Amino acid sequence: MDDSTTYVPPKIWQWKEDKESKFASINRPISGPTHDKELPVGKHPLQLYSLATPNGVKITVLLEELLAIGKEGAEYDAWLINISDGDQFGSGFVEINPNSKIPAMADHTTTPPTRIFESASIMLYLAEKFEAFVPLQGSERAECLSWLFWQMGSAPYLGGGFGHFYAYAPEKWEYPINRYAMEIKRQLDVLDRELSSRQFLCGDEYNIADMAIYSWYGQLVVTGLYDSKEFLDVDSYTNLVRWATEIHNRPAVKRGRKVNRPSASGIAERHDASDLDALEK
Ligand SMILES: N[C@@H](CCC(=O)N[C@@H](CS)C(=O)NCC(=O)O)C(=O)O
Repeated sequence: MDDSTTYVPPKIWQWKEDKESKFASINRPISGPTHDKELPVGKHPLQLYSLATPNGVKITVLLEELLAIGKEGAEYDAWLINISDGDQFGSGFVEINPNSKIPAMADHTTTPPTRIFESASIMLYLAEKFEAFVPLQGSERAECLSWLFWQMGSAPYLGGGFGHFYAYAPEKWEYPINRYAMEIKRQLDVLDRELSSRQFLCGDEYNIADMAIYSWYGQLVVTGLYDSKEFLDVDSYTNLVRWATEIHNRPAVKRGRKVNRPSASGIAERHDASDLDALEK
């Protein structure tokens, strides 16, 4: 391996703005809004501000699953936050998520509206509010939350680590690709072993832990995030592929994947169930 570098870190790190970078409008070492922009508010109790990345899809999958079991209060408006255009730094968005990342949500059934950010926090809020897709007590709840938080702790290695260096960095450097591929394969093996003895991650019941982990690791093995299916040999994790495929084909999951996806296969915004029905025809 030869990733030799002459870079010597200075005593104090300085920000050198890289206007050439694909992420120039996103990457900044400071938080807070860059511009004034109110968030739109639609007619439903729940207002989602998001994009169909794996973190965004988790929430729309859960909302569609809640609607599919008849929870009418889960009707929602989904507004597009285009992170490549810097929408996450608009003043209204920063008010509901000071961390400037999608997804963020506001529940207008309370006065003032309740803001919720961090995808697992949004999932738990919704699952508890509608008493569905989360065990409400005991060891089943503990298991579900363990896996939900496993996802939150693990996926940054997949997206920010492996995905960044394998697909987005300006060059292919062996050291970080190797380090993160090793970790992701370890994570895939964790899931594969767990799923060898049960249908869903926490047992027989499908819940928010499955939805959260599916959005990252399920989509990785079914559709192949970062064009890395072959490199990571994802087909060898047969229990994981079986579980992921079952979730991938659920009608609500198919609907959820399409929301806040500004392309021919999706809809940029969702304000009514019929927006998705129209796409499915
Ligand atoms: N831990 C956060 C991560 C959210 C996140 O990283 N969102 C990305 C898109 S997947 C984002 O908004 N990036 C925009 C940015 O970094 O400026 C969550 O789970 O909600």
